[in-house]
This record gives sequence, C-alpha cells and structure tokens, in this order.
Amino acid sequence: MTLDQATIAALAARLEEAEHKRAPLTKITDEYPHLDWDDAYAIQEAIRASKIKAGVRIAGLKCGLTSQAKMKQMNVTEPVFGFLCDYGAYPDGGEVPFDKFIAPRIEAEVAFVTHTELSGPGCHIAQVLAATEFVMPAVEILDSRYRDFKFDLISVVADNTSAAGFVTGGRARCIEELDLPTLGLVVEKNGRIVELAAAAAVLGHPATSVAMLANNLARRGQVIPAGSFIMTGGITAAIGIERGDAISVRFQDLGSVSLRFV
Ligand code: 0L1
Ligand code: MG
Repeated sequence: MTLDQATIAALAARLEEAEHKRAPLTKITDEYPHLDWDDAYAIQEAIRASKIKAGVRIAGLKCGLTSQAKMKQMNVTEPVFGFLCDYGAYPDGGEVPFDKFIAPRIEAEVAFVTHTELSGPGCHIAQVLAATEFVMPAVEILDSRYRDFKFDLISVVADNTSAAGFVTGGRARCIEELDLPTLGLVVEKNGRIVELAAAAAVLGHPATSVAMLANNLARRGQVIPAGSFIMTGGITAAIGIERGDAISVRFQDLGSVSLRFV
C-alpha cells in the first residue's frame, strides 16, 4: 500500500464524480505511478462505501478480464474483481438510456447465484459447484471512467472494473443440468452476428472465476456471502455501443438476453 487514507478518499471521490457527471478522467496511475493492487482495491472499497452511504444497494459481485478474448483485447494477463450496483440493473428486453454512460460496451457472461458462503484462500471449482443454486445468462454493460479506455489494470480496479450495468434473462438452470464449458452463445448487434463463443473461454469453466473471486476477497478479509449474484466475466470480447443499438445474446440451454440503447 502506497497511499494514505486521505488520498484514497480523494481518488475515490474523483472517480465517483466522473461516473456521476459522465466526465472521463486520465488514468490515475499517470499521477500516482507507484499505485499497487492494495491501493487499487482500497479505492474501489472507498467508492463502494460511499455508494452504500448514499443509499445504493450492492446487487452482486463481478469478475472481469477472465477470458483470453478480453485479456487480448485489453492487453492484460490477470483477472480483476468488482461489485454491481442496484441502479445498474436493467430488465431483459428493455431499454437502456445511452446518456447514462460515457462510452458503453457490452459483453455476454454466465452469472452464478450461490446458496452457501464461499471463502478463500484455497477456494476451488468443486466448492463453487457445490455452493451454486443456479446459473443464468447475463449481459454486462461496461463503461470506463477513463478517457478513450486508456487505462492499466491498477487504474481499472480502482474504477470498480468499469462496472456500469447488467441485464439478466433467459432461464435459470441448475448447474448439474448443463455442460457449462461447452455451452455456446451467439451475440447479435442490430440483427447481425458479431461474436460467438463457448463458456470454456472463461478460464476453462466459469466456476473457476468464482473461486478466484473468493480467493481474491480473502486477501482483504472478505467472503462471498450465501445468496450472492456473481457475473463471471465476458465470454467474448466487449462490443462497442452507439445510441440505438439493439443487442441480443442467445445462450445454448439458457435462453436469450436482449436490450436496446435509446
Ligand atoms: O468486466 C470486465 O471484463 C472488466 C473489464 C475492465 C476493463 C474494461 O473496461 O474492459
Ligand atoms: Mg464483465
């Protein structure tokens, strides 16, 4: 940890303001080049605490940069972890106000809902499978608070991993009914196929993401509580969005999720 509490609070406030005003920043490591992972997660925690103080409810947890497609797209090598807010939940088949974002992108994911607490260190895929109530298809809306997506991993973690919204839909299914790694999906934008992939793109099995999240939280003395909703990371690369774009993702065995930016 390189930062004092006052600087952590100031950087958290700066990122919060960028989100509220939709006024993007330059990445914070330009000003603080020695920021480390602990600083980044401390800033993210401060953002979370300030949102909760303002009445926001935490809707879930997220894993990011968990697929080769995403890591290649962002030129990084490690997953990152963040949280989801109640105000970011949009209905399946609904309209999403484009003006709420700076430069939104979307990605298709598998979400898990757990019935048992998961804790690290040493959490592994078998414990995640045993703790899973059901899985469901989801689309994450990303929106970096950094100008032109010019960021590094430390800055992205501080910015709550670009979390901005999510849509769930389709069918909730018991995990044992599915062969999750071979589950395919097709992403359409304005009726044209723009991405297709299988869920194994996420670390071989999306449950691995959940185990990594539990192990990451353990470093900060936290757990994944029972009943958590967890987005496991984009299976495809993120897709840029313009006003008016309609997105539809068809998931094998899980139904579809759609949204339109207006
Ligand atoms: O969910 C994610 O994969 C987070 C990615 C963070 C970087 C980005 O904005 O794409
Ligand atoms: Mg994501």
